Amino acid sequence: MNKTISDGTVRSVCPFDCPDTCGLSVTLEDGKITKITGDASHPVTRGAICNKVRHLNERVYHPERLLYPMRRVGPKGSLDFERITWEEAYGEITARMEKIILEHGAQAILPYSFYGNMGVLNAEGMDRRFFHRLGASQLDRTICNAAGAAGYAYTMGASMGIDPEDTVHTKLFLIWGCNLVSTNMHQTMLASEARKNGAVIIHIDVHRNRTSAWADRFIHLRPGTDAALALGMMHVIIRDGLADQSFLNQHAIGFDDLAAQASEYTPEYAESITGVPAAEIEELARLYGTASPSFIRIGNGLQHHDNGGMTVRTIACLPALTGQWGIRGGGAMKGNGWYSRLNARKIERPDLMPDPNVRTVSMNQLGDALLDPSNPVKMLFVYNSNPAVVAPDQNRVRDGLSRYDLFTVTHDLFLTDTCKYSDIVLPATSHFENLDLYTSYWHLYLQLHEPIMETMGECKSNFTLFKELALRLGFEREIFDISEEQMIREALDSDNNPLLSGITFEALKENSWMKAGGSQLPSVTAMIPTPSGKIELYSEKMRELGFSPVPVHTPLREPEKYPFLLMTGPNHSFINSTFANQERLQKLEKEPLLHMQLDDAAALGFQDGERVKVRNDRGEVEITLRVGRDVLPGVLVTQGLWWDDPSNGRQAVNALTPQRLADMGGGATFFSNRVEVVKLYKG
Ligand SMILES: Nc1nc2c(c(=O)[nH]1)N[C@H]1C(S)=C(S)[C@@H](COP(=O)(O)OP(=O)(O)OC[C@H]3O[C@@H](n4cnc5c(=O)[nH]c(N)nc54)[C@H](O)[C@@H]3O)O[C@H]1N2
Ligand SMILES: Nc1nc2c(c(=O)[nH]1)N[C@H]1C(S)=C(S)[C@@H](COP(=O)(O)OP(=O)(O)OC[C@H]3O[C@@H](n4cnc5c(=O)[nH]c(N)nc54)[C@H](O)[C@@H]3O)O[C@H]1N2
Ligand code: SF4
Ligand SMILES: [Mo]
Repeated sequence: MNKTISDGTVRSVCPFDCPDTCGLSVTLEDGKITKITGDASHPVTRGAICNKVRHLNERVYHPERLLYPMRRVGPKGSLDFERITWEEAYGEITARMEKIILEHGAQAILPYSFYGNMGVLNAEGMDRRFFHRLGASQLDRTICNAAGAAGYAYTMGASMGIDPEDTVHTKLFLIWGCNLVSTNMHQTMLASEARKNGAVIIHIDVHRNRTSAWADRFIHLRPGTDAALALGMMHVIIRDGLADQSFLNQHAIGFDDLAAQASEYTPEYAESITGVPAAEIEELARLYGTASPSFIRIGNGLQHHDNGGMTVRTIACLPALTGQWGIRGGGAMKGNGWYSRLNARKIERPDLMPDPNVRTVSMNQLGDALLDPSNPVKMLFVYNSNPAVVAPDQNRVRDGLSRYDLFTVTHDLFLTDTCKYSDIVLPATSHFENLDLYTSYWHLYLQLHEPIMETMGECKSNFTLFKELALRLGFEREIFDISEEQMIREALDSDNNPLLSGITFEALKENSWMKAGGSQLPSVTAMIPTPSGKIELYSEKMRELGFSPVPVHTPLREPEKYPFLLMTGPNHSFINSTFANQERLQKLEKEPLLHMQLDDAAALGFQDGERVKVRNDRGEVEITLRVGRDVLPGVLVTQGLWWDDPSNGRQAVNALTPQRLADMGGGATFFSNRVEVVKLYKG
């Protein structure tokens, strides 16, 4: 490592899958981290971080942190492991790989990863290069925002919205299907600042939650009906002459087609779909049609549905109607990854794939993939993810993971539920121990992270693990025997992204954070990468692919066999299933709760606080009821990706969720999930 690790206060970056990608200020005493705060000099973090990361040292030095490789000696799913050396671990893994490749071909090996650590090298760097060269099956990493990103791109061309720093100028915020207070706290800070200057904040959600309490107004709608609400708003905006024709003529195509479609969605018709009273839709539309600048923060929740792609595509049309793009603080944002896109081809090296047409497995259908005898997965290699908890249809996933002839390797910091099904468990460094490069999918700053502490135990970073595996398999030294610094330089050598010009390894070392586009980001309207170069209210590409070329509401596809729609989103104190094993945060969350509407509870004879069983054809979960007005009739919500807890019968909520894919991008449909709730009879 190229930095002397010393006591004092040093800069770091938060590595978690959270839009805020905070700059951290970390204090070390006697080589140990004693304090973590937000970096006061970081333009977006501004000294504030969440409670999860303020106590990250408890995670780093947690007594249960994995410190050496282990081999499973008990049955799959048990906790019986024995310590082994890295040499033994590498020996077993490479021997298995070679045997599988000989007998079944390399595509019988499947990597499974997501963004437990968002560092570019450790999340999508050496790992990708390694599996490409190996010829392993490709993983379609679609568990998070795939449907919405695809839908947004049909309208806007790419994951590009406005610079969130500009939202201090916004006058009207629509926080749409986003639990901002829990999942993007710095956007809350920026919006609160705007509110001091008169901005109004409206939360549109299926669950009255922390974000509703913070917002000025709450619009409560039925799950999966947002496109109808947006079309109802468009109806009123166009009918009342509030559309900005000059903006539309200049920067959009397809207004007439959209207007024809929106004319069908009278507020009364939209009410019949969404459950939002027609008068409220009228009022919201007029507010949106007259406020400027207005900003829509589109969340991830509303796209975890069968119709998630079309929903986001539809909402993304709204700012063009009122000519918001180009006005400082006006527009929308689903994700901003496009601005700081790196040279992925150079670091991931897809050109190394022996067969570019090797099969691709959807990470949302891991259960089916593991249980498919026709094209068996013989080795699963998990890192940066905890599929036994986070992947849909958990019982299928676990049945797959339990297969006697599946060899599973998991690299993690803790013995997660996935590790319990693994043959070999490898200890991962925390990000504090690594050199890496961080981009954000919300703000526009790139940050270099230099290691601030010594490596713990025998832990290895993902980068080192895959590099060493490659070298043991005899892969080309010139491609694999490189340093982290070299790969960061490759990532930044981005010929397709002029916004990164001037952002070099040296410059980042000097500045710690640098903004894509510098201080002069071109206007969104000057960069729209759609086929027409304009905002596409009508999309020819969609028509060719068999979608409606104009926005439309499509009902959810989950069969109506069971009475309730269940949303199982993330909670305030964990990041997905990360932190769910930490006492401080468990205590804050207490236990998972199932929110049910009063009349529904009365009809079923349930009391607040009662333990119930939630079930469908995929599985069942025991949980405590919270009865109230936070959800509409027929809707249930529970938050948090808790690990299993056999001591109280708790199983992770993904026992209930479907593997079905969303309308676009192969996205997950966690929330288009029907269940019934029944009494729990004890004894
Ligand atoms: N504290 C915390 N922060 C996190 C995470 C975490 O686990 N915990 N996870 C991170 C990750 S990976 C992600 S992707 C983001 C996710 O963060 P968000 O983008 O906020 O997404 P969710 O919390 O999944 O869902 C947002 C809201 O959508 C609502 N919702 C569900 N269905 C519908 C619908 O049909 N219509 C509407 N309008 N609303 C609906 C839910 O009730 C929820 O309040 O947060 C990131 N930040
Ligand atoms: N029911 C339901 N399911 C969901 C969601 C939902 O809203 N509802 N949300 C979905 C979404 S949006 C997402 S993004 C996914 C997230 O799913 P995952 O990406 O699996 O996220 P985590 O549960 O945080 O698991 C990350 C794991 O990576 C490990 N890790 C951290 N750093 C490193 C490292 O440097 N190296 C290695 N090898 N491991 C590391 C952590 O310890 C942790 O166990 O979950 C999805 N699942
Ligand atoms: S989890 Fe999010 S809010 Fe918390 S410190 Fe990390 S980036 Fe910031
Ligand atoms: Mo996510």
